[in-house]
Amino acid sequence: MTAVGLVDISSLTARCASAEPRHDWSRAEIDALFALPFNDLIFLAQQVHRRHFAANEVQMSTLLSIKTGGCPEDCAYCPQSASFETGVKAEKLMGLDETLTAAREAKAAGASRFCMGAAWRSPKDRDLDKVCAMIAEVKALGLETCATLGMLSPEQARRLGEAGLDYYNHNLDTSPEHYGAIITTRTYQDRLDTLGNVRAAGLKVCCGGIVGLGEKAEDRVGLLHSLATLPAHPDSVPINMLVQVEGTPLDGQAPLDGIDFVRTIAVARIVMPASMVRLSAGREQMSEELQALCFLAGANSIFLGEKLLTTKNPGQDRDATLMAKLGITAMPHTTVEVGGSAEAAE
Ligand code: SAM
Ligand code: DTB
Ligand code: SF4
Repeated sequence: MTAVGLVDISSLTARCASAEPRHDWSRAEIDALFALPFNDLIFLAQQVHRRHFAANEVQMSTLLSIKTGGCPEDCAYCPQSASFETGVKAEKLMGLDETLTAAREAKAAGASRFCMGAAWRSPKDRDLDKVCAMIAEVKALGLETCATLGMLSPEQARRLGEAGLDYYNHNLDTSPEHYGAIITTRTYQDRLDTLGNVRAAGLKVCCGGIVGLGEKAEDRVGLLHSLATLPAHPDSVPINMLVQVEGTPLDGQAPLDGIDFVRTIAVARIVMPASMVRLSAGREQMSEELQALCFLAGANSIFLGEKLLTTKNPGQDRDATLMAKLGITAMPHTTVEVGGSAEAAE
């Protein structure tokens, strides 16, 4: 028996390659997946990926900061926190017309998903009215909608759903143990409560994390364990690589090793097999080869465009070149919904 700790690797990999999504992952099992020889890990992640998704499709998403800067939270990675001097100015909520112009441009550039982000602790009711109007009109353009606006009450989540919101993004960010070293203004439980409110409102949950924060390997295990043992797997799991921004407490952090990043993507794919795994922040700093490994490991969504919320992203030309080299095509909007079915890969 090949075993890491108490886990029998052969039976674990056999179960991963054939079983239905599981919600009873132990930390030891997730740790054992991380510890697999790289080739075995990637092979397993590919098998799982191909059972649920078309092998060579990636969803093209876009991101718009509808309310930038001045955030009262103190997330140590974030250039938008009012606690740090980063040069990001606090702005007002964007108007409907400007938002719709950006959404039309995103669609014309080939995006099927439009995510709107606001640097709030939680939305005020009068702001929520305006965001609901944006969501309804973006959705009417035929785009999948996602929003990330901070903590939500049950009623706010319900209103967003009524407006036509498909997904709500709210990340756990890191393990419960490391969380307090990164954010002090809202708790892990606050985040779990918002996720519960989002789920109860019938919205799809987009929940992932950020790595390269100076966390230990066991914190990446803890993050994926927290995500994979939620009452339901998040429909979508963004994995962000820290983008270091001058003025934030995490600037100057030793960058996470690229292979460890790919392992994080692969384990996310294996433990949440039917979820979209989104290669989110950090691509600007990644080589083409590293991004290719992320797709091989099961990542199947990227953000298009020159900018994320406030930081740089590879522009359209570089991404078009990379996708052509890899033979990756944009996931059609209609199949974006079918991650749970094996037919998507056939
Ligand atoms: N303000 C909202 C909230 O945090 O609930 C939503 C926007 S926030 C920018 C969404 C996520 O972006 C964070 O949870 C974090 O994972 C990621 N993020 C923020 N700053 C980042 C950075 N510098 N590098 C990588 N990811 C980052
Ligand atoms: C997520 O997990 N990553 C995106 C999206 N959700 C909103 C945001 C990345 C932000 C990167 C830092 C910035 O550009 O300000
Ligand atoms: Fe605010 Fe979100 Fe940035 Fe945290 S990550 S400081 S909540 S904008």
